[in-house]
Amino acid sequence: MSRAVLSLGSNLGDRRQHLADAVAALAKWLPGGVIAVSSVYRTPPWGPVPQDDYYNLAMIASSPDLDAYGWLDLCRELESDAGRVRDIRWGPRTLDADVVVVDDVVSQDPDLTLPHPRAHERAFVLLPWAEIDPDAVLPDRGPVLTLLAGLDSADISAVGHVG
Ligand code: PH2
Ligand code: MG
Ligand code: MG
Repeated sequence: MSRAVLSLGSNLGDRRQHLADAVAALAKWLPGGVIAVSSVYRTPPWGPVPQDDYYNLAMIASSPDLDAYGWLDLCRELESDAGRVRDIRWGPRTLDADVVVVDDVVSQDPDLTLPHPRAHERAFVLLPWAEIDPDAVLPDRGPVLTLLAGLDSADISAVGHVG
């Protein structure tokens, strides 16, 4: 059995609907495998590209047969189902689905670095994750709540749930 934490984000089109569609697709692909879904959070855009606010959520899912690359494939499938066009790095997108952690796997593979290489510095990843698993620990980095205490999350607000 493998357990993954996924971070979903959208800032193009109907942001909440893109997140809802992705959660629904995962629930269909992994019967009984969606363990927890956080609230939806409105978050200021992180990074060098000026763009609209994101809606972000975190989810915990499990599967009897996926390894880390299987989770990555699922995330890519979700993104292409949302019509994601890969253009500007860190630019606006209908759906970004990132694998944050898979069990306690630590990997430096450039195709799939685990834990996600920037998760520890992103409140829009850690805050939703802490909501659904306050005891979570980011391998090699420490407790999620401790990491969050060092980040600015003042401009992040919960805006309800998907569905
Ligand atoms: N994703 C990005 C770039 N910047 N900012 C927020 N707040 N949330 C995101 O999901 C996000 C971002 C590219 O993956
Ligand atoms: Mg991302
Ligand atoms: Mg991504």
